[in-house]
Amino acid sequence: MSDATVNLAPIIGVVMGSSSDWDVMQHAVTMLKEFGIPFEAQVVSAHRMPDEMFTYAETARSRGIRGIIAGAGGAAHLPGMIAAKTIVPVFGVPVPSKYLRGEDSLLSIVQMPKGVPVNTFAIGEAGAGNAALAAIAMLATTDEAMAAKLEAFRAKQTQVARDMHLPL
Ligand code: RP5
Repeated sequence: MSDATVNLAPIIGVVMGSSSDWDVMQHAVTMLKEFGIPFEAQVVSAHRMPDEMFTYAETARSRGIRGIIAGAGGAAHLPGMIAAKTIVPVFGVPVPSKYLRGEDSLLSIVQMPKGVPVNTFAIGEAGAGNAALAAIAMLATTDEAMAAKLEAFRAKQTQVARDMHLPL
């Protein structure tokens, strides 16, 4: 966590099914740090720690968590099961898997039944970064300073694209 936010109560939770998901999920954390969002990050495995997963989801809202970024691979039930136990918005990140390259993760996360939504992102690094940006955009709807930071981020990104040159 950045120095400015290290002592603040977390408002975004980042959870993942295994420490092996970190290579991907760190891109969500990096984005939250860039925007100065107080966050918490931990392993919460749906299949190996189901009781802790339920407790995490059940207590998230009362602890002040306003969005949960959940990444998992393979039979990626973590985002959906967390969404089943809390009304805090869940942002699901499909982590690439060994044999099916994350297509299994994507389908496991995106195919939720009507009534229990998981905002689902691209497989891998882009999905992790965008999940954080979506959570930031949600916070920006009620936080003008955050909205200004997000506008600046977009403007910088646009300028980088405008400055691109092809090796013709
Ligand atoms: C999932 O199984 C995790 O989210 C991870 O993507 C995958 C493999 O976990 P490990 O065997 O590497 O711990 O639950």
